[in-house]
Amino acid sequence: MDVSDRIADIYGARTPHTKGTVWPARVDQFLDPGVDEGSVDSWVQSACLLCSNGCGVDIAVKDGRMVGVRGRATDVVNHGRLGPKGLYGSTRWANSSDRLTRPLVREGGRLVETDWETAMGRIVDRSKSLLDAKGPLSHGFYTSGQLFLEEYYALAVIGKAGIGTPHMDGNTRLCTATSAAAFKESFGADGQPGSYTDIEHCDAVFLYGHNMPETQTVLWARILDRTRGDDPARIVCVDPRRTLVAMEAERTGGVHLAPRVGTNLALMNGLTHELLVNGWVDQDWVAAHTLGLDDLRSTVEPYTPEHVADICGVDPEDVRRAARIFGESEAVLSTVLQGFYQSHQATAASVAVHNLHLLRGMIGRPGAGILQMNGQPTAQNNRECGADGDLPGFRNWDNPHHVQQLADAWDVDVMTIPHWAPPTHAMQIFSYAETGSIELLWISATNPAVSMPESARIRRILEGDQCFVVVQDLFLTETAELADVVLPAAGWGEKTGCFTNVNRTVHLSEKAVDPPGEAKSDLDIFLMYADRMGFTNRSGEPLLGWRTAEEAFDAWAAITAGRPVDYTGLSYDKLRGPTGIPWPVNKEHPDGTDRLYADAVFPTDTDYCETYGHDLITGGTVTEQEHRAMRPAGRAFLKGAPYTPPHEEPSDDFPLRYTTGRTVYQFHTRTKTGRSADLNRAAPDAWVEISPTDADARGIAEGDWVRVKSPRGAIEVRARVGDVMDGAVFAPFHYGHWEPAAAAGGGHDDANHRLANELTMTVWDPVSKQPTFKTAACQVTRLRASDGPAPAPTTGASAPAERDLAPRRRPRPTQGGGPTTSTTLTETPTYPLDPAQEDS
Ligand SMILES: Nc1nc2c(c(=O)[nH]1)N[C@H]1C(S)=C(S)[C@@H](COP(=O)(O)OP(=O)(O)OC[C@H]3O[C@@H](n4cnc5c(=O)[nH]c(N)nc54)[C@H](O)[C@@H]3O)O[C@H]1N2
Ligand SMILES: Nc1nc2c(c(=O)[nH]1)N[C@H]1C(S)=C(S)[C@@H](COP(=O)(O)OP(=O)(O)OC[C@H]3O[C@@H](n4cnc5c(=O)[nH]c(N)nc54)[C@H](O)[C@@H]3O)O[C@H]1N2
Ligand code: SF4
Ligand SMILES: [Mo]
Repeated sequence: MDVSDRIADIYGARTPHTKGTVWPARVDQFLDPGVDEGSVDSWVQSACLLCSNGCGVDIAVKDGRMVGVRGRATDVVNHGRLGPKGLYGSTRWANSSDRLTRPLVREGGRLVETDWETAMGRIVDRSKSLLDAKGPLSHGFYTSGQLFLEEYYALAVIGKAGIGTPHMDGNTRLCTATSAAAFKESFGADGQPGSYTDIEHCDAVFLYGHNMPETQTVLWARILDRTRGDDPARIVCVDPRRTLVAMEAERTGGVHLAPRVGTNLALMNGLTHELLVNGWVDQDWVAAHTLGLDDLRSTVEPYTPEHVADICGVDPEDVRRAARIFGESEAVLSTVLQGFYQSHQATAASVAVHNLHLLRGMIGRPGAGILQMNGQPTAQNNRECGADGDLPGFRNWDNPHHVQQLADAWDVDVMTIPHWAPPTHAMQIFSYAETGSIELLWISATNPAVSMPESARIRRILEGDQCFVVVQDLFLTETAELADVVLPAAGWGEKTGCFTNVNRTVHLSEKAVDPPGEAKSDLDIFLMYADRMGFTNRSGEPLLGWRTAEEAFDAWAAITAGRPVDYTGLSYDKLRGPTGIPWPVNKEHPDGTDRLYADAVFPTDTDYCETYGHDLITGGTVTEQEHRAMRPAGRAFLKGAPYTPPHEEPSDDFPLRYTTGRTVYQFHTRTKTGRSADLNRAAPDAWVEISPTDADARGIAEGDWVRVKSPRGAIEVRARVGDVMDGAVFAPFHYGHWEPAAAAGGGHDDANHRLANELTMTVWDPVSKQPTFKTAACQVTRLRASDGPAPAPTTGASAPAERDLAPRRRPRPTQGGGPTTSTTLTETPTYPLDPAQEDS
């Protein structure tokens, strides 16, 4: 058993192994100081809710409180491992003294405590009078990627069949809308083709705009165990920063491509060009299983490596080397995340990753995987259930038969279900709330005052009188402070429900402890609203007939029959087994499905698909007739688009490119990680990363206070002189005005001087409608010296550049996590769907 500080040692010790063998199991555990294993009362089955990886976990309970976590060795996702957020961040927020324990309502401008009767009464009164006076379009719902499946499904039924509004979306729009959109464009429906077991079988991993070492640490540990073992996989990194991915690319003989922020599509077109020119194409497979090769060929024709080098600022030889690795490997695993989804031409660039795989017939077999990643733990369920505006079960809003199936299942008039136009995306919902056409906006489990672009505008919308705002959260967040009604929610471990990770693996998370005070589960809150509103079906029965999470789950599973996202073979009982289970789970696949499209049949049939598709440049929709005329019949689409420059290019006034993202130790707006002393200490305050050349040109040294300004706003933070490419500036977006001291009774700092989204733009991708958090123009000026280095971690991509620093500016190595234990198992448990296990 090892004991280690998992703040300093993010991944724990290596367990290297050979290609094609099972990833060894190791059980990671953390218990609160003073709690020893013998005194734990019970361990309760769950999965980690702090990123899309969905690691299987047991929650330690003592005296009615959550006091720690232990990885589940038998779970296919993590084989027992947990990362720093999972270990130190899973439970500590729950016991924080500033939890919301009673509803709040606004009285005379102030939020005051009240009872549920009063708070829900206000919402229902407002809702009913708006429905009478203005109809369903007066209502908007903005939800999350962090609720449970059952909760999204309840909300979707309320929105679509109870009220009948198309104005429902999740923060998943900011997060993985492009993942879903890219799947739909290429394969006809959402659904992750790949499997984590592809890591054990691939020859190379391409990571596109994905800082996996900081954002899915356990998945990165799994990759490191391949790159450090026999017959290692090579790494190719596409990121303007020298992340740990970039370093591993250098170490494994792969390539680090650092494109100028916002130029991904040009690079992808270059890689596609090289595959075609060098004949790295599986002609027979492409002819049998795809459509669109000729158009793609002519689209990418101009993108020679030299042309790409001009646009992206990369070495043309590096483009050739990366393409060769893709072209000559037997099996490549690709992962894509926010450096693509939140950057310019998001959907087109993400679809281009599919094109590379399709050209080589690299899909549906071990090692040849695509992971269009998710970020949030339950983003997948939001997309499946339709709380993002889509129709539940990956149904096509533009296909009357699909809408009718739902009307039949819910026993409602088909005309109640909005399907006359595409669902309203989050950015548009906020515009409607801005102009007052949405007059009731209900926000659950998200903190848009910090996380949406152009935050000064978002604050104005939330605090204005034109819209009545309901916020449902664990804490009085920056958003909740601006609400008219605040509802206290129960969180993870305090309620039961399911969620599905990025590779379709469904976990059950059981209730471990009671929520504090009068806090209720989000499911109970939504059901309470539905009851009070008196939503009924055509037979006069309650529209949402279920009372428990399990009943909601069974109702959900029933409506997935015959759809790609088939849950019909799943039940709570089945999910109480040793491991999470990847959908589809049905009679043909009772143990779940490790990877999709093994038969190269894609859900593109006109009557079956989730969308007829879009023009990747304009977002214009393909009609049913046009789609039918192409006779896709199970073939995948190769779709290309030319590169166009980002919306806001550097200028004399704003000469640098501004991009934003994450650090390993904080999760989003820090409502959970900021309340874990171990994690918060490692990244306590905001900073901005700038390259040594750009810093020197402005007289900026490590730790100096700087002002970063864009046409929309400015922040004042300390500078980390780091390994970001010249011309680019990187800011973490975690820091709103909430301070952890507030948890101990301290006040909020009302200034927004460190909020990265003060600078970002209100623009979005034409197809996925995902806002562009990763490109804007900015200027950086030095304000004054500070008394020390920037408050940025020294681990990962935020590490300082190697240069001589005065002692007072030298960052101290990031460390100091409470002791965790790790036990490597000598006998590896059985993972039913792992192909390596079948071979051995
Ligand atoms: N520790 C931690 N882990 C998390 C989260 C968290 O908040 N903290 N959040 C979770 C969620 S919801 C999400 S969505 C994921 C996000 O996970 P990631 O996408 O891995 O994280 P980001 O830091 O947003 O962005 C990834 C990288 O994109 C690069 N990038 C910026 N602009 C461009 C560009 O134009 N082109 C390219 N190629 N790259 C660019 C950045 O340098 C950055 O390293 O993380 C999940 N995991
Ligand atoms: N500039 C910039 N902005 C970004 C990004 C970026 O890279 N750059 N990334 C974007 C991405 S990918 C994402 S995912 C978003 C994340 O942005 P947000 O969704 O705003 O971030 P969180 O802090 O996770 O907010 C979740 C909220 O839900 C609450 N909560 C947690 N569990 C529960 C529950 O069970 N019930 C209820 N009712 N509440 C709960 C938490 O307390 C918290 O307030 O930020 C986006 N914004
Ligand atoms: S990788 Fe993600 S799911 Fe796994 S422990 Fe870390 S935060 Fe939790
Ligand atoms: Mo996200």
